[in-house]
Amino acid sequence: MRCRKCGAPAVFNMRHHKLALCETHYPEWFLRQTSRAIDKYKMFTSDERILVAVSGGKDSLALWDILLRLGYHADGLYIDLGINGDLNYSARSREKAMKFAHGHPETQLTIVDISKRYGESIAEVAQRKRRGERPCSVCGLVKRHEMNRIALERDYDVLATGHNLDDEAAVLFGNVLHWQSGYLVRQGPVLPADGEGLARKVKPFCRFYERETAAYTLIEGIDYIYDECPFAEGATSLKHKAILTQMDHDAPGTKLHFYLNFLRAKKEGLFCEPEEERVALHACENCGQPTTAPRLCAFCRLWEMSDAS
Ligand code: Q46
Ligand code: ZN
Ligand code: ZN
Repeated sequence: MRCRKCGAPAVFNMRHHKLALCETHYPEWFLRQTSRAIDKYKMFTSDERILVAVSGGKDSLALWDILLRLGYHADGLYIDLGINGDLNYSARSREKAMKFAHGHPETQLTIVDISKRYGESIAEVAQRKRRGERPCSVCGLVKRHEMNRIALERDYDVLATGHNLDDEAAVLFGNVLHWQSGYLVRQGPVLPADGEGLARKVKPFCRFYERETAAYTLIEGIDYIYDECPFAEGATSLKHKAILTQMDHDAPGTKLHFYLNFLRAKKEGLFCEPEEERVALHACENCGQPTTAPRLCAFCRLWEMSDAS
């Protein structure tokens, strides 16, 4: 197979785009597509400060790399969840994030260590509060709170995450299966700041297949952690991903059209939140972040009964 641009041997073939590219033209295409997505969905401008949530995995490190290449002011945030065990997952993924930051002296990496700051790791707090349950809901809550906290404390305009098309299509699939209209309203490439104390959230990779970000990191030699978090095993979202991947294999582009047609439907007025149904938010008494709960936000309630301050 030959590169569509220059005729050199292709290193990557995208059946859904009917496009094969060589190792020079693939990264160029990837960079251009990211830039287009940023502009198309009006994610941020060149004078805004971006905080990239980095997990040490391929998507978030590729995103950080691309934003720097595109000339944006992008710094990283690594949240150490204290998930270690046999894989030593947090320690190893933290190393990958630090290694990337060392190779890019023009950027900064902020590290938040959850155990040190709040006195318990994600697994410990999940065990105390939601015994027997997977720690992922607690983990998601902690990550959202901490990302928002750092973005606001350090004056970042926007928070960028490395979610790719496989992630977004799987979330959409789950939301549609259960007709979770509230989640469908909020799903999209940009989640506006919508009020005091919340940072705008963007997903510049939402139109890239996971294998496309993997190919970019491979070609560019970005070192990342291959292993998934040990708690991901058996997650429903992974099962949804596998179903969609099978469908895409049989009919290339299925995932992309599923997601893009959802975005089009939203633009045409489906899944929009009526103004009068917006729930009023107020500041949490402890941390100040917006919440619908009467006194403390869900994050602060997590630590209420522990020794953490
Ligand atoms: S890190 Fe956290 Fe994920 Fe691990 S505990 Fe679950 S949510 S699986 S993205
Ligand atoms: Zn080429
Ligand atoms: Zn709070």
